[in-house]
Order: sequence, then C-alpha cells, then structure tokens
Amino acid sequence: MNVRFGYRNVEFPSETLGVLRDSSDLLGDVAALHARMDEDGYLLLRGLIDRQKVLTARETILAHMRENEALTPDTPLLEGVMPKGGRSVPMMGRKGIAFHPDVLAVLEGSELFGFFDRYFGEPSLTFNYKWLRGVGNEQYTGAHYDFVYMGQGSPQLHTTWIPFGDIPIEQGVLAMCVGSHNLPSFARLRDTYGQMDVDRDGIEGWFTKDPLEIVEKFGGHWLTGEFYAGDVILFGMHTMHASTTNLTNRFRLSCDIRFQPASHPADKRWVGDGPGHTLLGKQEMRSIEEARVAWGV
Ligand SMILES: O=C(O)CCC(=O)C(=O)O
Repeated sequence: MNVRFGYRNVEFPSETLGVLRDSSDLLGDVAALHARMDEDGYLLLRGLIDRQKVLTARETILAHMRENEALTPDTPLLEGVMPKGGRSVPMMGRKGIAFHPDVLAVLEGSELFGFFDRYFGEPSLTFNYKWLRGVGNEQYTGAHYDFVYMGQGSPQLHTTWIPFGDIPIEQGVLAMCVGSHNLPSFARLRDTYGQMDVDRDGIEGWFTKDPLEIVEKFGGHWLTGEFYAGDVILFGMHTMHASTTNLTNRFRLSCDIRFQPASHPADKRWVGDGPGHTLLGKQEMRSIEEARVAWGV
C-alpha cells in the first residue's frame, strides 16, 4: 500500500515505514511494560479503552463540528466528511468540547488512570489541557520531540495519543521513530534540539517537515499502523514522532494528552488554569533551520 509520510510517498509496510509492535499482551506485567518502553520508546496498547465509549465520544465531537459548520452538509455524521478547502474548528484546550462528559470519559476514564497508576507505582496526574484535533486533508504533523513543548516538569511525563475512531494510515496516524530515544547516533540531537523549549528559547517546535530525513541522518526506524477505537499509544518526551498525511476527505479525530506521577512537579503551562504557550503562536520564532546549523545537526 502506498501512503504519504510528510510530503513523500512511501510503501507500507516496508523497510522505510514498518509496523508498530503491539504490547497489550504485557498489560499484566508492569516490569515488562517498562522494559518494553525502554527498548522501543513507545507502548502500543490495543483495546485499552472501552471501544463503545470512544465511539460515543466520536459522535459527540462530530456533532459539535457539524453545529460549527465544519462538515459537508447531508453526509453521514460518523464519516466526518470535510468540505473542499474545509477547515476544522478549534477544539484544543481546557474547556469546550474537549471537556464534554463523553470525551472526558475517554481522556480521564478509569482505563487510563488505572494504567498509569500501576505503571508509575503511585497516583498519576493528567494535564488539564487536551490537544483534541480534527486533522484535515493534506495535513500532517512534522517530526519532533514533545519535550520542546512541555518539558518543564516531570522527567516521567508521558504522552498518550488516542484515536477517536478507526483510522487507516492514509487518514493520518501517529508514527514513531524507534531508536530516537536511546541510540547513540541520536545523542547530539537529544542534547541540542531535544533540550529546547519553544517558549523559553523562542524556537520553532518541529525538527523537520520531512520525517524520513531523520532516519537518513541519524538512523532508527519509522513505524506506524492502522489504529482502532480503543487503542492508545504512549511514549516519553524524547521519542521522535510525526504523523502520516491525511489523504482522505474525512477529518482525522484524535486527542493527545499527558500523564505523569502526581507527586512530581508539573509544567505550569498545562495544569490548572496555566497560560499554555507563552511565546509559540504569539510572535515570530527562531527558525529551526538556523538553529540546526548552529547545533550541527
Ligand atoms: O496527532 C498528531 O498529528 C500529532 C500528535 C503529537 O504530536 C503528539 O501526540 O505528541
């Protein structure tokens, strides 16, 4: 199958874009989950969340999008069909549709808190801010470490990416660069770009709009796969990730949220009524191209 990754067409599955490993068989064994996370830099847990809960939330989000005229009239609601040149509606944040009880039942439900309490061996905390996305045609996320957006708190912070529906690769799914969290060939990248903060340093967040450039320069392997309602994928702040490009005429609905041990300090931008980004989106940022020359990466 041919899919688009960034702006390049690639074959899936292939050497260039392989298949994510499912770790749900390890769910009963916390030590094995940690060992797998150390090895792979991510955990794909299929069916962790009740599928019906996720599908109910999907319907609620799409109804909200329809009310806001983001969907093509007279098309099936659950398909989430976007009009030509369509735009999404802003859904990220600390209020609104991301806090509808149907959506919170997924994002802050017993499955995720239960998982992370066991995984951390202590009560867990989730950021108040929810990155709920309706990703449109031709859109994708460039390769980055999450540290640059939310690294000012716990070293144990984890991202959890949740698809709201069944999402084929050509609709835009998350891809992980295995090796980016631990290979020596990524050390300089982790020590330079990987220590930045977009707000403190006034620098763009994505390392590159061309994810394949990463493996060509530093090694590692890009992996992805189809996602289904109920699946989640978790990873730490120094696992490089990106998304495949949405080539369909349907919005890709997903939310990325964060968990950490509750006893750790938290990045103040994202908890309680925190300000969110203080520079990013508010002023011109130093270009990543310029910074990369200075870092020699
Ligand atoms: O959903 C996406 O396209 C990007 C998500 C992401 O970068 C993340 O979960 O950290």
